[in-house]
Amino acid sequence: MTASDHALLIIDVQNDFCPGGALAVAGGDEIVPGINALMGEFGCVVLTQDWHPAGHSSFASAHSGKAPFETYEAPYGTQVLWPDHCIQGSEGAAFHPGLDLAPAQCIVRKGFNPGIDSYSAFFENDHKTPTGLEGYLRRRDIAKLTLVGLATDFCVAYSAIDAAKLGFAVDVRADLCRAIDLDGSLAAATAQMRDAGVALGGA
Ligand code: VGL
Ligand code: ZN
Repeated sequence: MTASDHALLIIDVQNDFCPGGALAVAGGDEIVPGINALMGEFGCVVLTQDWHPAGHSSFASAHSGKAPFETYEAPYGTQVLWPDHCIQGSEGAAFHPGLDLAPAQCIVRKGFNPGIDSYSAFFENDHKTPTGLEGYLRRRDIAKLTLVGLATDFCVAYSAIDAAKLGFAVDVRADLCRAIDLDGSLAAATAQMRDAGVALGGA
């Protein structure tokens, strides 16, 4: 079952994206036991961690007159504005306490540049600045990726689409993801993942 060229990429299973958190995703905590059970099937396990400095440009609180879930025109394109979340070193930025961290071989932090958000595990939202994950996976001879985590329609979808564009074979286990679903964002992200050649399984 374990293939050495197949990695499990676990996106942002952090307190702030779980019920009670600053940017809670409905049912975000429900996926933790299933993700823990899956880790043993992969020779490579990678976690991502949303990791913003206080006052990050993706926070509505950093833009006068803006409320969470409105947008602003960033230099790199339209950016959704979020409640303050996943602030570096905070309890909200910590992984869900039930997530098994021991099998994780690499933890990629993203969103630490004050002026750019980073949904994808591979590139910041300018679609240019790399996180370094591509190099890590290539040096480990990884060809296939299975994605799980939060949120389906933002960080999971952006990561899956970038991975497919980079030439990895990608599948998303939809049963081990949960969505924010802002103004139809889940349907749009699902269509974009399909168009990019991402396999959607586990539904
Ligand atoms: C995410 C919004 C802002 C995510 C992160 O993990 O999907 N969404 N930051
Ligand atoms: Zn964020």
